[in-house]
Order: sequence, then C-alpha cells, then structure tokens
Amino acid sequence: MDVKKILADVKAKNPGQDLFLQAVTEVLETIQDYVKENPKYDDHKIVERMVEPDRIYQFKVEWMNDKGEIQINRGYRVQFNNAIGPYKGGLRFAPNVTLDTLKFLGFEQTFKNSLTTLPMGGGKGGSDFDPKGKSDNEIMHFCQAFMSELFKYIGPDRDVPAGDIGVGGREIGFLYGMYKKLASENTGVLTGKGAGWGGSILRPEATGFGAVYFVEDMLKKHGMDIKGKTVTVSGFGNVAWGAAKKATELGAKVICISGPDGYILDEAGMNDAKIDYMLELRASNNNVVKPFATKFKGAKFVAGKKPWEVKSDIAMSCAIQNELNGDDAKMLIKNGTTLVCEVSNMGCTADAVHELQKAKVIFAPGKAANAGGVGVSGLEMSQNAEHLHWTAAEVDERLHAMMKSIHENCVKYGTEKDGYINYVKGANVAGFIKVADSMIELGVC
Ligand code: 2IT
Repeated sequence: MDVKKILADVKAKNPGQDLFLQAVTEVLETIQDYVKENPKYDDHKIVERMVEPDRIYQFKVEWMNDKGEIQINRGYRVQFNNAIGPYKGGLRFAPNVTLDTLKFLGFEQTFKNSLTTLPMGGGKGGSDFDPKGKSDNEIMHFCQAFMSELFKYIGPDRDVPAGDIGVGGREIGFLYGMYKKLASENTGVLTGKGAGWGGSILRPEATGFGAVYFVEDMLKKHGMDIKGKTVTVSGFGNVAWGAAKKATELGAKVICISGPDGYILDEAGMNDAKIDYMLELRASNNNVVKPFATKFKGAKFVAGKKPWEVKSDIAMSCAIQNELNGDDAKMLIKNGTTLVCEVSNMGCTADAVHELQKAKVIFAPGKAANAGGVGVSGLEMSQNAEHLHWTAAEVDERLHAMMKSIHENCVKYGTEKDGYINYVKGANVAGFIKVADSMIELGVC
C-alpha cells in the first residue's frame, strides 16, 4: 500500500476537504504496517475502496421562520460504507457543517461502528442549520422539512440516523414524528428516541458513560484508579453531561466544562444540581456556559479560553473536532496530565496527538472512546427489531462489555515494542480488519 499515493489521490479528488483528509491520513498512517503484512488487502484494493463513500445525497431544505420569512438550508446524508451492516451514524446541525465535515465523520464512523462488535455500517448527515436563538417552533419546522427529503434515503435495515451536535432528544422527536407519518410505519428508523416511543434507556448517557468506562479501563491497565482524580471536560452538551455524570459518580472531581464563550472552573467539582443545570443550559438554545458561574457560587467563568490550561489528572475533549491543538497538548504535558481522552470525533489535531504520544501520555482516540453512543444506538435497533424494551441494568452491562472489548482490541493491535499502548493505531487496525475482511468476502460490487 502506497500511503503517499493514496493520500495524494484523496486530496486531488476532494479539493478543500481538509477534515476528511486529516481523518484519512491518520487512519492510513496507522494501518499501513498491518496492511503490508497482509497482502490480501492490497490485492483487493481495500484501502482505495474504503476512502471513497458509497454515495452522498445533498438536498435543499426550505422552511418558514416565526416571522413568516422563507429560509433555505442545505441537507446531506453521506452513506459511507455498509459492508458490515446498515449505514448508521448521527445528524449534525451547525452553521459550519459542510460536505467535508460529514465525509470525515462518516469515514470515522465506519471504523468506530466496526469496533462496537455490532453489525453497523458507517454514515453521517446533517445540515448547516443553526439552532442558536431559534424557537422550539422553528426547530420543529426545520426538522420536519429536513425529514421530508431525508426519509427517501433511510430505513430500518438501510440507513439509521441518530443525533450529533445540535440534534438531541427534542430534534429526534420532531424528525421521527415526520418520518413515521411520511413512511406510514413505526419501525424505529432513528435512534436516540424518547423512552416512551421506542427509545433505549441510557442512550442519552451512553457516549459520556462509555467514554468514562474506557478511561477506567485505560487507568486500570496502567495500575491506576479513577477515584480521586481531577478531570477537565470541554463542552457542556449531551456528551460532556454524560461524562461529567459518570466520572463524578465514580469518585472523580470534574472541575471544568466549557462552551464557545469560554470555560467554567469550579474547584469544588460537579454535583447533581450542577450536572442537571448543564441540561438547562443546552435547552436554552443560547450555546453559552457563562450563566453557570452566576448560578453556582465558587464557579469562575474564564472568557474566550479553553479548559486545557487548567491543571488536572485527566482531560476529556467533549465538544468538537480539532478543539485541542499542539500548543494545548504541550500545556497538558507541562502540567503533568496523566491521560487525555478524545471524546469528540477527531477532537485533537494531528499535532496534538503526535505531541501526546511522543510524551507517552495515555491517549484514547475518539472512535474508540466515544463508541458507546452508537453502541447503545445499536442496542436500540435490536430492541426495536424485537419489539421489546430492555432494563437499564441490561443496557449498561452490554455497554460495559462493548467498551471492554474495544479496549482489549486497542491493546491487542496497538501495543508497541517499548510497551506503550498506541490506542490510535489499535483502534484503527481493529476497526479496519472487520470491514476489510467483509469487503473481500462480499466481492467487488
Ligand atoms: O458520532 C457518533 O457516534 C454519534 N453521533 C452517534 C451516532 C449514532 O448513530 O448513535
């Protein structure tokens, strides 16, 4: 496999798609040794076939705001790879969403879904719609208009979307209501649904909980415990909320959360009231964390800065891609951070990953650490297919088992000669093998 040539081709074919190229570069650089040792992959041109999405839908979304003005947005669904199961992956609504964003996410999703142990292919979709400052009514109208086109391309055994940034339980409700009406069926084609209408218990918590289980496994492997550790978390949305909740429950002290406006430093750590307030902040549609410092005495708001400047044992990126760069990584290393867990998809720049690994910091890539979210989505699909509802204990046990299996696979394929566990390499190789072998068995089609 000629990594340079494949990357040059990807770059030439996808001009200006820097995020997609970043995601592909990381995977190719870390799987190349394994691919060279196993010539069957080159014989079947697997890598070249994997970097090309199966298909991409782009559509216009027209809707009316509360003032009666016509609005036009762009909608997308990238169906990346369905070798091991129906396309599966979230929908992102944010003003900076482009095709590049969704191609990088769809590519990552293919490897992540393979790691979960469940039969799910990779896909991603979304829109440049900006939920900030919109009324609930406007969000409903947008979701309905978006689904009136998307429903043509999805199905419970074809492509199963879910939430991502800007798409939570409320949006899934509006989207599912419209799908159900248009398709004349109630088959659970979206995941992240409400518990009363087909959703799985623990799906809202799953990404954050799974990431903390993964952190626990990494610490255990290195002879440490999460109890008593300080944790900085970025973001304040669904993923940050779940991570803060589980880390606190396990005896860690979460001292930071953040938003686009800056970060909150709360030396006393999170408690139930503070964690619940994160949900209120998100529901307000304002996308700021500053009010947290007004509400809770002792919490300090630091404007315009990222939480990575705060000293802690564990850092968890739970906001957005490339939110932790090389300089941030150097700061974390200087502050003696033990473990960095990328929870957002591609939360760290390539520079940051390089710095952290060079300094032998324990580092988890997002596609391993955040796989619990889509993992429990997969469990929601199973429950929908058998028309049953599992208990929280059952779902949590399966989530634990998935994260444990992902950790074991990372150790198996990522342990280097000096004993350092390269979790990035481990996750990419393990994710690759299942998809690649399936593609070979399925033939050229
Ligand atoms: O990035 C992700 O894995 C998600 N946004 C969740 C996808 C899903 O289908 O639950």
